[in-house]
Amino acid sequence: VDALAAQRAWNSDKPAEHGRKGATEPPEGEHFAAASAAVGASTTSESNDNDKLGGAAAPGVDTTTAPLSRVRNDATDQRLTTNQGVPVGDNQNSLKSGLRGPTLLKDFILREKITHFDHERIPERIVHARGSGAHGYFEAYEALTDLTRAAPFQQAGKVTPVFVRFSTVAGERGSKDTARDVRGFAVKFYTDEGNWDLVGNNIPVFFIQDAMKFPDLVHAVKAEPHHGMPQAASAHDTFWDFVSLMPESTHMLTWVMSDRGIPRSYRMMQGFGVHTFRLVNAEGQSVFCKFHWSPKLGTHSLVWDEAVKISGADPDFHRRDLWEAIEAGDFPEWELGLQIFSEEQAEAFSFDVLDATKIVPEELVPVRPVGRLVLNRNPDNFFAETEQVAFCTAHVIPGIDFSNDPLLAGRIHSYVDTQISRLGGPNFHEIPINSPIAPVHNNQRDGMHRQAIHRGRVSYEPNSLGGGCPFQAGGAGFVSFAEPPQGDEVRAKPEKFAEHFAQATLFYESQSPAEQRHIAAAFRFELSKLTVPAIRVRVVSMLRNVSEELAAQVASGLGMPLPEPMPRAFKGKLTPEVTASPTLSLLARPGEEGIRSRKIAAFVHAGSDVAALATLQAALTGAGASVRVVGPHVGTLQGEGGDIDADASFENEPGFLFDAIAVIGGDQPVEALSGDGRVLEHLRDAYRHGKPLLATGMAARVLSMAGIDVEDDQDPAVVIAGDALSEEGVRPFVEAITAHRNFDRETDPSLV
Ligand code: HDE
Repeated sequence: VDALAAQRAWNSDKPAEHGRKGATEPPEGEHFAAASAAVGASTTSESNDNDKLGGAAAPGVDTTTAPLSRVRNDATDQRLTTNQGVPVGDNQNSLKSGLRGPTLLKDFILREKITHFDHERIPERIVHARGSGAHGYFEAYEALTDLTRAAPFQQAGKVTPVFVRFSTVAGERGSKDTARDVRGFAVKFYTDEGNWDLVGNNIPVFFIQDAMKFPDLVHAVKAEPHHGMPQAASAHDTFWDFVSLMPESTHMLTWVMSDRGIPRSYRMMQGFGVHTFRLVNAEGQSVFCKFHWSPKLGTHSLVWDEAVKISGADPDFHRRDLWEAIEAGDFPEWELGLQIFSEEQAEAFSFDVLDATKIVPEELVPVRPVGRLVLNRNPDNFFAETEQVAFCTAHVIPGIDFSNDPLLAGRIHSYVDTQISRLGGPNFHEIPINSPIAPVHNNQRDGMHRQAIHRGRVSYEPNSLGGGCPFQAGGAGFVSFAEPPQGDEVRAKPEKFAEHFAQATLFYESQSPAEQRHIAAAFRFELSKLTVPAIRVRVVSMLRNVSEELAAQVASGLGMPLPEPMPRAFKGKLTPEVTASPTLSLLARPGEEGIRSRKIAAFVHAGSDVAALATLQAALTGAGASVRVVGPHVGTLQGEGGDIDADASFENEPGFLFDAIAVIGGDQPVEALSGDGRVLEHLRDAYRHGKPLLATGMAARVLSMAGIDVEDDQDPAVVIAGDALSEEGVRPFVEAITAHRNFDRETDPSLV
């Protein structure tokens, strides 16, 4: 209770910020009951936990009306003031000497306003500048006390508030969301033992093995320094020059060129901690651990032509998708899985677990589900929360520790360091979104933008004047795992780091045929953008060590002969334990939620059948999808059987922004639709992108006019419904949307 009181004094309404519902009672709900029973038998740290339980939203609990935090600012019914609280009478005119005279230097109101404005921007993140975040909670399925003393895993049902930020890597802060790129997946757990940041990506491996190469990698992939192009794209000479000289990047390249590089939604991608971490239990025993996030909505991606078009029509595609889903109450959810293995097991693997360019295949070490992450609240303010949130791999808590991965070592330094210039000083931990729920007491003092007012005369330890406080926590504090020394100081790498291709082969060969085609096409596209042919040759020579088939396809797509394979750095023999890993295909995770939260367009025109539209809307929204009625213009159209209210138009919401399109015909010929070039173009796009299509009544003709074979019985995702659309008639459409795309209709180049 003391700790709780201290925490309140420090930041009295942090729990409120995490959605606490006013009262001290936790909300109803099965897992809360279990957890609060545990809290009954409690220590001080668990009383913090109790506090957080109130802060985490149970399903159905509204967190948005939580009491306002001290730092939240609401101007409702308030008068305008300066930053000093001085009421401002006139916000239109500067102070002048005479109506037509000069503005006066003593106009402190004007000067304060302009000065503040002049300093509104802060430096963007050097990487991952473009991103979107949300609040939520993590709930443990079971106690993992045998493995770790980490606070979030101490009881079944324990709830820990989180803030999550997703991002692209290469583009600037205002760049498009649908670039081909890695996606960041950073989770800040506000635990009762301090903040733990799991700063991961949507791809489980990385380009390089040693932090020493990170600035080179980033300089190579970002816009080229002489002309500042291209924005948010890896398809340029410097990137491919660098990676083709760094064969350790091969495995990661196959992932980035796969459909994982263009996710359909942040809500539909996996996340990975990438490095091998350690879990440490209360006895100081440690196991190695890899972290996996798996989306409940399944893993789904865009196709390249679609991603390119979306980036023009809606550069905020992923940001909007996340925001709208949470606003609509469609809270995205991921399951956290752990791969646990011992040091002895790791030593026997054919790859080195300290090498971030390698995965531990799930067939070798299964993924154990241990909890779920739910995002249920949008930030109040993008800058204050999403922009100022500072993730740091160095932020670990008792029970979580590092491995000796040399890439991770550089990160432990980099993230804290970068915040000092990005957020303007060493006190960034006091910015509300970054400040822990756990109380903070130490003898660090002063610095730019200090918020805390430390009381008393003691800011050193040991002391007697402060009663020895704050005192060392001893074994109850963070204890680094006692790793035995490894040998001489050397600038070198372990032997197995030199094997660069086996897992790239595993990845490529574990993909479905459509995914393999997309990988080849992505290499072809990226390399076709290069101006220096020698770089293409180097990349294709690298690919010959991955797959002869892939190398041949890329070479033929670039109109070049197959070069000799790149000489291999590793000359020894390593026998991979796993030669096929179906879980590496996106198709392995179709999701459990059917068409929930998918976006479907109903194309209408004057004469469209009102009853068919209503049936379609009822069936799709009943299954949790959202339907936009898209017409030649927004507003009222005269349909068959009544008025139709179009809420989007062919020009403001082009068809490629949707997961599927239904064309609502009538019993009259549908010239208005088939004569509209935009409609035909959107239908062709949807068909080409593998998306489900449905046509009612005479609308089948519109599909035919777009060049789509409506007689093709082999394509379950082209649904031709009769005149009177029934709920039964919508079912095959729903099934096709559940399956996401029909890539069997794909040809390269596209015939439609
Ligand atoms: Fe990062 N990375 N990184 N990174 N990273 C940053 O930190 C860095 C790496 C990742 O939403 C920066 O606060 C180094 C791997 C994410 O705010 C910076 C190395 C993985 C985010 C930095 C890596 C990541 C960052 C820039 C190699 C996946 C965005 C701004 C040694 C496991 C977090 C910032 C957010 C951001 C350094 C490699 C993920 C410069 C030195 C591997 C998700 O500190």
